[in-house]
Amino acid sequence: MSDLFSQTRPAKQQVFPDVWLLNNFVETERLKKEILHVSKQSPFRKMLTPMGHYTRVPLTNCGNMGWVSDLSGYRYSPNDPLTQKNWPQLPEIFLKLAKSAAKKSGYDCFEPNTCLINHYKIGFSLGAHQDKNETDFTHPIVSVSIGLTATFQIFGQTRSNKPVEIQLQDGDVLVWGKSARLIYHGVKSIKADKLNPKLTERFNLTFRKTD
Ligand code: MD3
Ligand code: FE
Repeated sequence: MSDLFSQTRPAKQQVFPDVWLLNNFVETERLKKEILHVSKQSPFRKMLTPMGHYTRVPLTNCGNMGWVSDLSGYRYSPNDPLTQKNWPQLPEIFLKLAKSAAKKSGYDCFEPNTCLINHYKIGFSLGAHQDKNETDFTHPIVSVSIGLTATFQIFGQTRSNKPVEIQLQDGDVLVWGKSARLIYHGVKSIKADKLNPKLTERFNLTFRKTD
């Protein structure tokens, strides 16, 4: 059958220059157990931003470093400001997943040391932004979608471009690097799943390497 009419997406697809979508790459049940384990040590919380607002989306981290924000700015910190302890360890299955997704997308030596976990509910969104708090932009970013489907927007090099929109479903993995590393991106308001009304949340993991 012609691909135009087929329902299935290819296992691996370049959705924008240097942005790879790995469709249904991972079984997410075990990932959710690990998220619960991490969040018992470092709970999800909204972070105060330099503008004096709180992030809409609660987040936590695991790994040697974690992304943090307060009135003085955005940065990576080895300690959780809430518990004043180190962030929980990166679970082994997280590390294996991120490395294998990176390898499939042409990055043979990706060694992430931090994972940011965002927790979305219906109606939550993330405005267009760049990820530029890391130290070395030659490393890719690997992101894993869990739960409710999200419409992800890729604006490109400026936020005024008309975005390319892609659907990210449970188990999908995106790998970004090179010319795509500093592009503007965002997440549209999360919608309920009519066929699965008990599903009310989405988690997103982003794996990075930073100092
Ligand atoms: C494209 N999170 O935490 S992950 C973020 O679904 C973030 O929670 C979104 O954007 C989410 O910063 C999307 C995918 C992602 C992450 C980093 C990128 C896409 C990126 C950096 C450059 C370009
Ligand atoms: Fe981002």
